[in-house]
Amino acid sequence: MEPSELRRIARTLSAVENQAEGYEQHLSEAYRLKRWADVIGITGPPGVGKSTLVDALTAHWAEGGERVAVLAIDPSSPYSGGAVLGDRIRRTRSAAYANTYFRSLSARGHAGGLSETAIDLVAVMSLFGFRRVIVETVGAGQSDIDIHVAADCTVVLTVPGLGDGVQASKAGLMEIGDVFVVNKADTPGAENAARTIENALAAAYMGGPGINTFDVKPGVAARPSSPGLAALRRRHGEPGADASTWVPPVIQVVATDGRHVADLAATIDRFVAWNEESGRRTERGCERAYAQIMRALSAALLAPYTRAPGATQWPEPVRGWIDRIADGEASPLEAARALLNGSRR
Ligand SMILES: Nc1nc2c(ncn2[C@@H]2O[C@H](COP(=O)(O)OP(=O)(O)OP(=O)(O)O)[C@@H](O)[C@H]2O)c(=O)[nH]1
Ligand SMILES: [Mg+2]
Repeated sequence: MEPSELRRIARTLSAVENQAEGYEQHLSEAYRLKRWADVIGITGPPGVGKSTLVDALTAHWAEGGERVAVLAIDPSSPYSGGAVLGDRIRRTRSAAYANTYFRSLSARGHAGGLSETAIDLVAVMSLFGFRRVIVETVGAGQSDIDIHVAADCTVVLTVPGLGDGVQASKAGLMEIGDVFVVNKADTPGAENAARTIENALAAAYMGGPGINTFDVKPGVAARPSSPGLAALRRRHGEPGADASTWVPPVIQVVATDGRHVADLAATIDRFVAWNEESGRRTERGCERAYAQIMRALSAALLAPYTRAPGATQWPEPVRGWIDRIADGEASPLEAARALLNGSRR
């Protein structure tokens, strides 16, 4: 890409990130696109090699001539003061390719919320002709982005010796992976770590890694035993009820030297294709749209009642209710219902 194009992309993304002049026009255009870039989410605990792997995957796809964009979400909390953004981006391999673009997004200070900003930026990246957008996010509850709702394929990373996958299941990562990666396979224990994840997956899935095909027999769909299992089946299909299902593969990778990164890329592509053919890409798009409408709607509904940061006065419509509740004359639920009905006191 020419420097002038890079500048134009950066300017547009900044306008959207900061909700600056003209950003709504960019969003209107982006959300009217018939097709977005394939969004690949890379998530996992701190330090497992997400940035290194993102760099390797970016180089792999860029080598094939694709335009690839990366969005790295910095989860640094306001308490620690945060990492230097530049530190979080590793461009050892992909920097050589002009058809790549990297952008870092601080987790702090987004008017519409981090998830919203991230999804909007992905949409706008699609506008600039990126075939893929890779999103890096720490998936241990430190960042509130729902990566599995935003991504067409979620890759969950772990490394040998992280407490045998206990960490991953604690953080809720087992439920969101379409593909699992044991990175740092050049260090001891990679085989064990992979087996542990495979065993955990075998408890929830039928069949072998990747696409499984079944004869569909009406009425055979088993009733899932838990909400978690029900969610997995919605995402990856149900034996007997769906013609094909996906069982998340576990791939051992060395991100630093690129070993098995091509296998991983091919597996991601297989999932992305299956996700589309099975109609689930559209379904996930609907889930994403629903979540976005809910967020926008609740923000709009709450705006008239929300106290501005630093304000000392209660907003006018709620003030009377706060006094009444304090005086023991009403309940918060009565107040909320009355406010929704347009009552002033
Ligand atoms: N031995 C080995 N080290 C690796 C491998 N991949 C990454 N590393 C190292 O692990 C460290 C962390 O890598 P990062 O890519 O920054 O990890 P990260 O998950 O992005 O880290 P955060 O963004 O801080 O959560 C670096 O020192 C990498 O060089 C690998 O395959 N093998
Ligand atoms: Mg990183």
